[in-house]
Amino acid sequence: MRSVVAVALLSLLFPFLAGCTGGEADGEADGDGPVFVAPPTDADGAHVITLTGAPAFDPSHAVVPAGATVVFRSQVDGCDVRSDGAGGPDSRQSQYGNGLIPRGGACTWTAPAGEAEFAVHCTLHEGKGMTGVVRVA
Ligand SMILES: [Cu+2]
Repeated sequence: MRSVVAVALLSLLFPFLAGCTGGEADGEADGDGPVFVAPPTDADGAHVITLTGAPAFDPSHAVVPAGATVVFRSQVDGCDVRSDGAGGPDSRQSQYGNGLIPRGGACTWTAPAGEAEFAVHCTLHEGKGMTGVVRVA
């Protein structure tokens, strides 16, 4: 009788323990990756990524809709935005031919029509950690 109770207890305990372990593994996987944030939009509906004095992209990991207008607005004297991959943000393709976005200035980029992801950096402040990712979803 006692062994029957033990078997019943084990069969109850094992599924619980297995589920708990699986949950922890999922949580760790989610916690490891960066959190992508939708940038705020301005009055024109453009998604605004701010170039801050940290120096940093804010948000550093941005997700925007396909075809969205994205504005890189600078809070510092000169940021030079580039990206890995063709068709990504490039501040040389703005009214600032040398790519340097002045304080208060902005560079506009149109996201592609399909899903994509671009690593972005500022050539002047990359060494200080000014890197980010723009995901088009
Ligand atoms: Cu910069």
